[in-house]
Amino acid sequence: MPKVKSGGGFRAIWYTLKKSREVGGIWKMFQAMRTKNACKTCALGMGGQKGGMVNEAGSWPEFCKKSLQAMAADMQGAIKPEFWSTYSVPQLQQFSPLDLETCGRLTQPVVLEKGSQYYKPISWEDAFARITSKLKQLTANETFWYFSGRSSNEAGFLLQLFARLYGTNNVNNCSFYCHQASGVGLTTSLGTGTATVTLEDVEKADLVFLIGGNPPSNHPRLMSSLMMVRNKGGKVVAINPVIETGLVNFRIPSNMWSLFFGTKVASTYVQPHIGGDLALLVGIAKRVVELKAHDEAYLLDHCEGADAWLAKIAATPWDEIERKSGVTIGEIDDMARQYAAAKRVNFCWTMGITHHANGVENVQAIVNLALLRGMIGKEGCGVMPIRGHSNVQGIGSMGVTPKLKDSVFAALEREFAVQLPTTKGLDTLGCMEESFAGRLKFGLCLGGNLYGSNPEATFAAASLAKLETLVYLSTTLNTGHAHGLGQETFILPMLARDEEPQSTTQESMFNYVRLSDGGPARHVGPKSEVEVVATMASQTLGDQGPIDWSSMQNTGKIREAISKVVPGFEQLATIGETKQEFQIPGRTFHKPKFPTPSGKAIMHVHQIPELRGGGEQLRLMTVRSEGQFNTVVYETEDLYRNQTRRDVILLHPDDVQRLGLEENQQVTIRSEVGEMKNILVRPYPEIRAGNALMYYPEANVLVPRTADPYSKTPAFKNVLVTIAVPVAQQVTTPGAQLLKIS
Ligand SMILES: Nc1nc2c(c(=O)[nH]1)N[C@H]1C(S)=C(S)[C@@H](COP(=O)(O)OP(=O)(O)OC[C@H]3O[C@@H](n4cnc5c(=O)[nH]c(N)nc54)[C@H](O)[C@@H]3O)O[C@H]1N2
Ligand SMILES: Nc1nc2c(c(=O)[nH]1)N[C@H]1C(S)=C(S)[C@@H](COP(=O)(O)OP(=O)(O)OC[C@H]3O[C@@H](n4cnc5c(=O)[nH]c(N)nc54)[C@H](O)[C@@H]3O)O[C@H]1N2
Ligand SMILES: [Mo]
Repeated sequence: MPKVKSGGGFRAIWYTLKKSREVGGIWKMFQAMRTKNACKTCALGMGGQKGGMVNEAGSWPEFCKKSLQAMAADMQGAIKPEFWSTYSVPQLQQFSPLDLETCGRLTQPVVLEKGSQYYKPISWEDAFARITSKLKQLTANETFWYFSGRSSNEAGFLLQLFARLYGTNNVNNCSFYCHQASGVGLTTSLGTGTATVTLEDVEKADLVFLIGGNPPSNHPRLMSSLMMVRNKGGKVVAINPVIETGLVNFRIPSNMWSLFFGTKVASTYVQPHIGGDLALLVGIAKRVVELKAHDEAYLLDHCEGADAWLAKIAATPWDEIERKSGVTIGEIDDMARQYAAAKRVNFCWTMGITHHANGVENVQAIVNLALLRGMIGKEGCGVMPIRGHSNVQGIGSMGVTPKLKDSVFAALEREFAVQLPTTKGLDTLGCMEESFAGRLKFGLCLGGNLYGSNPEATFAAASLAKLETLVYLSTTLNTGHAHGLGQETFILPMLARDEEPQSTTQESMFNYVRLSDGGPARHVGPKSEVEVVATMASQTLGDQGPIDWSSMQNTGKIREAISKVVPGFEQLATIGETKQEFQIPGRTFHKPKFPTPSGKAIMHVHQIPELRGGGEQLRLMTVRSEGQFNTVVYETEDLYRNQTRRDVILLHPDDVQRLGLEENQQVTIRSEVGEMKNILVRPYPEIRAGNALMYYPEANVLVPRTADPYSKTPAFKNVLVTIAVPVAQQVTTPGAQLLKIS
């Protein structure tokens, strides 16, 4: 297969036509994509009242494969009633993530009863009665409540309020496996947990650092903004152990010149080792100071802790920086000089930074580097975590975290005249561990795939199996419904965002709040998230208490409550009528005045971790392919990495040779917690030697539960693995220095 040399382009357009045909034609797809609903995939922010495929800067048409895939998935036919008596759970466990996703839309509530091998359709009334009677038997801290980032602000707010008034703070979301390290890193440094910039700021930059992310695959619409930076003579420095095709060259379908000739994205590409970023960031800072290009006045006036940090980086020897990052002083000098010469700099990052045992420190180190030259609190400058799910940030703003912000806590108690629980509450991994220990009895998941997103898949299944009752609110089937089973498991079918009977709101990663109109339901059967949550709350807690839960089926009423309780969301009260979308005040910084006690940014000092692995032990990253959205696989092909299947390990050709392996050889991959058999070796010159790449979620059997102590985010990108050849094969590779499989 010839190697694809650029991202995007005609293939993306061809794909659009293909997907449209599957769902009944281009016009039908176009109409679906143009409704006034926030885009369903990443958090870059698209759609809403400006109409589908319009970005925050008003640019149209902006589209990507992912949004089409998500739309096509929601436009699928329904799972037939006989499906449930045809396939047993052991059979469903043989289904791939792709098979499960393409079974169709969930339209009936189903239950898998204790001891049964088959899910069984039940009525909504029955499902509500059984779930709520269970809740009435339990004590609140025996339950947990997990939220994905696709749900609306209204559903998120309502469900967390229900859980707290029921009596628990075991409320958390997928962010703990995603950008939590960004939230914690930014809050501890700047007093605010989100991007300090708007989309326009990014487009005004003359230098963008893009660290540990693959936006051509995962945030394709950011590529137009990066193209804009490049077209104006700006630079993009990519820092990534893998040279990602689309970061080198991308054909932006909505731009004729770019479509035909391609846009060079990264002007500099640096490949550290996995986990080498902190050393690298310290190195760039050290060199900037050596070049006397730092902003002393800014550090003095607007930062705390600058002296200690400057002393620490000055005292860090260059050989330590080179060894721990895997990057030479020459390359570091080049980046430092580009930084020193730039006037408006943006720092962007994703999972290559957060999915580490020192994820929070990585983020703080990015902030330190930005502060060093006064690049936060000015137009065209700032720091930007490129968020995942379309409303993951909104779910966080709505209080879907174990600990509510003090102001929200106080406002909730005051507004509803209630007393909220003050227990600590469990984060996502904490819930899994407590469940494994037998201390939790009930779990409810608002969307997502808690099983599939977890590290140590075998542990995750064993942990969920201890729950007496597990309830999933889902749109389609995923691996969680087959492997992540409680003693009794319910699946309740949900309406997608553009099928809701009432309007809902979402928040983008640029802190912009959008209004989604909803639309006609595609199937009879699914209910809206707010209807289901309000009904459950009403049946569990009754309508006579401080909250009339039944009336909370009205999203306007929920928004009224949010506007009184969540600072910055005051305008939400009237958005349903005014249709006026808005930027949340106080989050974008065009002045260096920060919401910390002193008003100054706080610089943190770090110990640089040793590079892990070496010799036979490779550092493994578990990442997304072009053809998936998280645990949902839409197609097995990973276009830009030139792979047609997912059961592969990508290794640098030097490692393939050094370990005595051959292309397409079947091997076993082992980590401290699990192994995967029959994995094919794929030589991949674009990955830095010593490091390896496999696809999530399949590779989660290998990922240990090692997590960052501050954000509790697992180190999904830094798993030590060894490669073993089955004994029968070893004769054919006599020179191999490999482990034997017993
Ligand atoms: N198509 C598509 N889009 C998506 C998603 C999806 O699954 N599919 N998921 C959404 C979600 S929830 C999220 S969080 C985002 C995820 O977006 P990304 O973070 O871009 O996704 P990953 O595939 O996890 O890729 C991480 C990138 O980090 C690099 N990397 C790995 N380890 C390191 C390291 O130690 N240092 C550095 N510097 N780089 C490293 C990898 O080579 C890879 O390019 O995308 C969102 N958008
Ligand atoms: N090894 C490894 N593990 C990882 C990662 C990694 O890079 N490597 N990435 C981590 C990251 S960044 C994240 S965010 C998590 C993802 O964790 P999750 O958010 O929990 O998982 P998703 O796969 O996005 O969830 C997909 C499911 O959501 C449901 N769904 C879709 N739309 C809707 C809707 O509108 N309403 C409702 N109620 N349900 C809906 C569908 O049933 C679908 O199957 O995984 C994490 N796990
Ligand atoms: Mo994510």
